[in-house]
Amino acid sequence: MKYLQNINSPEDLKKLDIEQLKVVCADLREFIIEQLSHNPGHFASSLGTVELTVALHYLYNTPYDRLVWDVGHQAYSHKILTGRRDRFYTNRKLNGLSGFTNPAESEYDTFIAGHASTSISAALGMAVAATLHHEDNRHVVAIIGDGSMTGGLAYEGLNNACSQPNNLLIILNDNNMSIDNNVGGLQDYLVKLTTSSKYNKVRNHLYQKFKNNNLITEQDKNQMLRFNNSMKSLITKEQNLFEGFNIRYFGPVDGHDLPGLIRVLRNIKDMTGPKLLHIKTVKGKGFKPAEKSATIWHAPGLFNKETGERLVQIKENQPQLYQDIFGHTLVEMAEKNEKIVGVTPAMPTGCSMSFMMNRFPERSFDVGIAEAHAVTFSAGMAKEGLIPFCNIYSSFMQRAYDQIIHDVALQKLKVVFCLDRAGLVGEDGPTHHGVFDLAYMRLIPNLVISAPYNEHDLRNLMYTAVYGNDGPFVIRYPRGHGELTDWHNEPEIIPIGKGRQLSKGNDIALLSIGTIGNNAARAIKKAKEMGISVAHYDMLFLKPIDEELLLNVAKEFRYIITLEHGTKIGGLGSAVLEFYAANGLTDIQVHQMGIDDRFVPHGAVKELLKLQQLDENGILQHIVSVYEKMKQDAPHDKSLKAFHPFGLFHNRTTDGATDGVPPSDTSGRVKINSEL
Ligand SMILES: Cc1ncc(C[n+]2csc(CCOP(=O)(O)OP(=O)(O)O)c2C)c(N)n1
Repeated sequence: MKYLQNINSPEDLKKLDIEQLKVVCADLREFIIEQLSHNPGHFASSLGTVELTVALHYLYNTPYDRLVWDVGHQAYSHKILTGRRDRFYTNRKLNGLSGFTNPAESEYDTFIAGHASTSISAALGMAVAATLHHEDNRHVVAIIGDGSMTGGLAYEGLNNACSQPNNLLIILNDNNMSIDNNVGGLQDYLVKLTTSSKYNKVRNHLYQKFKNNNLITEQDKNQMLRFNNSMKSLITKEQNLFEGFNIRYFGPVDGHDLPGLIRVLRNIKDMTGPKLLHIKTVKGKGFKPAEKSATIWHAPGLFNKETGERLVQIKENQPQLYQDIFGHTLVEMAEKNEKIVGVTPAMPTGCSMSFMMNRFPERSFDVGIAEAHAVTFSAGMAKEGLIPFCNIYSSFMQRAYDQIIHDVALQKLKVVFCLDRAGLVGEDGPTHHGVFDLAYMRLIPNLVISAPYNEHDLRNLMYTAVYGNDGPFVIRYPRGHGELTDWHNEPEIIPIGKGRQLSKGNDIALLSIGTIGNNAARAIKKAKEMGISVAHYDMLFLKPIDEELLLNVAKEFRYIITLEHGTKIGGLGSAVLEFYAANGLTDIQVHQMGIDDRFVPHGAVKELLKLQQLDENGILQHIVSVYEKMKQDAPHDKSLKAFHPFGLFHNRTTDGATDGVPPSDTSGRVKINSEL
């Protein structure tokens, strides 16, 4: 690295000349490749925006001028150039830098990002605010990829951009890729826009002529850019889409030609009114394997920076990923039922809908980053008798809330919503944690809401959604690997709204939903060794909730723990409390375990589960504290059958759950094995 170690803010960048800036670009690439090879993150997108980032910070007066990055996964150079180089090794780690832009982290990060297609609206708001505040010198720039440009919100922003006075600049970073191949009419349009050979021939010819005759001056360049657009419309016989929104269009220009990029940006910088600059870039630029396979290198994990080999750790007998169980099962079911179709909003690889796409390309649909559309599109197909499996990451489903209510639930349409990445997702952090779905889905009438305990359940639930139900059906499951090595059961219809008892116990009842119940099962085993007897129930369904099970539990237990991998507010715990309150069962203590009422930061899933006390040890601690509470309450409560008159620990023979493990601590407090 030649210059990068001396660049601590964009001010340092401004001292360099163009040739030196080119070296900074090379430095940035070297730094990003080196860092990400041992601390994984979003890779290819940031390599594609190196020149753009240097050009923007070189020309604009950041942070006074506002740069709004869409998604924020392509903003690593921005972070590195704005005083975060030395902390970049903490990227995406617990207490470290965020993998996206976040104003809480730096004044250069103007807006929170993580979900796609927000930049135009947010930047427009800032540009309009600048006008109203008479901050006439302030420039506002939105940087959005062609993938993010497929999201409906982007068009709402575009449509609004010319409605009020502002000088917004939108930079469309077109690398012809989303995570997977970009899709849809816009993608075709952008390709045509760039490759119309007739137009390019005429443009080059005219440009050379003007240049040879010294007819182009600096002042003329603005006019040339505008002239280009008119000429393009004329030759391609298509009106420019963005000009159709009354936004001035410039481009396409090579986004890796730093001097050219700086020149164009400088030319259009002070033009008034909303404008869009279309740049062409290569995802993964500067690292050959990533240039070749941008999907794999979107977020490749660890890799060898010399050979380009990805260091994928495969453990022996490791269960499959839940997303793959979904993918395989969907194909299996689609083989036997031609009504089944698959829908994904831009995440075919991420959710393994790609399996269905390979097998039944005509019955599977990647609709772009368009969650709301994905839901209503599925509803339309369901209305005509197809059975759509609409797979959307839990946190992205938040985008489609009204569509679930208005278009699906109200009409009781048979759409199967598979919510991948439900629960804490790890390093992507608060924008991506799928912790709200149980709560936001539960209040919608007509929905069946379920969460598998393991892979067999996932398959059974998918099967039941098709053959055992006639309306919308939600199945949520987490990121990562399952529990079983033999996942391939023969799927069967399971009774809707029925839970089951996983293990017996006397002291406390623990009701869990979803795969987090496996942590509970392990904690319950440990508790048993300590002499605490916990009965474990897996609810499987949040809605309809198993009322019979809840009544039976209430007959046997006064101390109940609810456990869910989602917000405490509104989910299973709330449902149980509401049910008992509604039935006058108010002497029951319900202790809720789940996500607290706050945004959980980023970090490894393991660390975050620990932070939220949802790992095995945290659950055990909770069991112990409820048990101690029970013990304190006991002297006043004659009805508490679980207590032996001579002490805490006693032989229980009714269910074989415990066999009298005496406490080693004479204080009466139960000790937790710290090795857990
Ligand atoms: C609402 C929403 N849906 C899905 C995603 C997942 N996602 C993250 S980046 C990305 C692709 C973005 O493509 P593009 O904007 O072209 O940027 P590139 O990675 O190609 O640079 C997707 C689908 C998201 N972040 N937000």
